[in-house]
Amino acid sequence: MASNETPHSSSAVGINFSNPQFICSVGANTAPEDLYYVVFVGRSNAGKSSVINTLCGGRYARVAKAPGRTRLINLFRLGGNSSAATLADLPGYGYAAVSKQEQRSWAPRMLRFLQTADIRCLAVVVDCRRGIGQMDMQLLDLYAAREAPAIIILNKSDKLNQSQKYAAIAAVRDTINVPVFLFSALKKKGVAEVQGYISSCLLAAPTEPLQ
Ligand SMILES: Nc1nc2c(ncn2[C@@H]2O[C@H](COP(=O)(O)OP(=O)(O)OP(=O)(O)O)[C@@H](O)[C@H]2O)c(=O)[nH]1
Ligand SMILES: [Mg+2]
Repeated sequence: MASNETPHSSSAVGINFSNPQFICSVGANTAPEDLYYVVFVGRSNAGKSSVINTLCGGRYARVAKAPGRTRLINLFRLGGNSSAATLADLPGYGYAAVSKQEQRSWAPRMLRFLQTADIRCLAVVVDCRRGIGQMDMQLLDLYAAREAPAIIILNKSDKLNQSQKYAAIAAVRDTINVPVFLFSALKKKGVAEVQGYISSCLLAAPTEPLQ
């Protein structure tokens, strides 16, 4: 279920999401320049890596029960060697058990990536039971300056009944004007809709990077 202005229907999927190629893990470096990105951000344990795996139909990004699994930015190239379209799986924020030093280093490392990467879509993955958080909002605010597309993926929708799903979408719409998709990485719900939207972003003309 998608909310506002989905530019293409799911039948218009133009990017091949299957069999992405793992390129590299990025630590403190800037984003590789010759690629462009769909960047998956969100609270630790929201399901970013699982969403990527479900979109791609396999086990590519590492998933764990314990939060804080993804520590580096992992890059997955879509559509074969000649393509520059890349999914970036970022470490989650808000996980208290990682060391203080690591928590402190998160923001500058991630911000450097977000500010240097040619991002065609920022996908904020949210656990639909928790709703959108302060850090999600801060990232969306920061990113809004780029005037490039952002989406909110309300993941783990398998945990909600129908009325709770509507309430979760309504809560996001009351907070921010960004397309929102109900998704379940576990039950493979919302896959075609998110693929369709991301495809349209990847196929659109690039926007100006942040200065
Ligand atoms: N019920 C349910 N569980 C899910 C879903 N997506 C992910 N999970 C579970 O949530 C936990 C965290 O998933 P990850 O994909 O590792 O989450 P992440 O956001 O990448 O976590 P970090 O890398 O630690 O930031 C795992 O136990 C997943 O199996 C979903 O759609 N439904
Ligand atoms: Mg992860």
